Amino acid sequence: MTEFPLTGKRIWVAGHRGMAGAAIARRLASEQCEVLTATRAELDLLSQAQVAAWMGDSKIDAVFLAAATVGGILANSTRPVDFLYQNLVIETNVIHAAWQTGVKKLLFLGSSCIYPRMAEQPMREEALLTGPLEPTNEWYAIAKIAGIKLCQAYRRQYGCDFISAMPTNLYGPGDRYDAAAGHVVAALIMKIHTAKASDSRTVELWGSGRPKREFLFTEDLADACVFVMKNYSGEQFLNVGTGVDMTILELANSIASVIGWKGTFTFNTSKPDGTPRKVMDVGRLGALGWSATTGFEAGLKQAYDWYLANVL
Ligand code: GFB
Repeated sequence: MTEFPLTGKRIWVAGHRGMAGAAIARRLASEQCEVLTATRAELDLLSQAQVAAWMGDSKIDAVFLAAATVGGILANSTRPVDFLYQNLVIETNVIHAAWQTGVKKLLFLGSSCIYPRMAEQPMREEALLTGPLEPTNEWYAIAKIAGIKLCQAYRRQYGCDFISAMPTNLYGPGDRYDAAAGHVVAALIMKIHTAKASDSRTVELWGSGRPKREFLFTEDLADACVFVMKNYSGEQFLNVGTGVDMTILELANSIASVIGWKGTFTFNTSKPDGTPRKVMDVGRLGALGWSATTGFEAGLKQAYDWYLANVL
């Protein structure tokens, strides 16, 4: 039984221009609900007054809070203020105004980087705050942990139905194709496509190529978000992933095969590896009845097609 049907509801996707938010907005098109969005020019999420006024006027039933300052390992480690301050302010403004304006349900999106650097693998939700964080993204992680705690606090003190989901590393349409600031999948699609186009035989990978990561396709993430919005209510946040990981070198080889480039990878060990391994335990969400369905190669192909059609 659906706990929180979306039919007829007014639903705000905060961050609808980002990769995750855009996928959620696409997924909501197949629900009988009204999707609300606001561009940055219409609503500055860093302004508490603007957020309170806009939410006060909009009669919102539910919020997907996908707005965030995001980026890859280098952006995270070189722009600590942006990742800590902006994310804290956005989530505080939206969550507080959601309480003030009587929003019935809110889903906050975090990140798998909330877990300790050396968390036992696969990472269970219980690993939160059991050890030191990975230094390359601790600013982002602290902000996302604060977001989880805000949802739990408003639930405890005011009875708000605010929940949180922690996605693993994402990839897909709408990713930020920026070789310096992007996440690894987008950065490698760009680098390998460029190598193919220029007949280059080598591509540089940052770090050792040995860290292991888990990758979730955006459309699967969006489907999971709609599923938990409808079917889950609780203080405990939920991991969202595939439960399967691979090394960065294996990832690079898969992308090379989808793009059709043959060559060799070099390793720039002056760039950070980050956490040695990050794979989610997705048992909690699985027990509720959701699992990812997009095969990795099929997802990569869609991400590459989107890059060819929209970025080049
Ligand atoms: O996706 P990514 O930037 O961040 O990098 P994290 C993943 C791994 O890929 C690291 C390696 O070990 C990188 O060293 N890598 C190899 C590259 N070549 C490249 C490249 O050209 N670009 C990039 N970006 N990486 C992120 C956090 O950590 O995890 C985010 O920074 C977020 O905030 C996300 O939380 C889930 O996976 O290390």
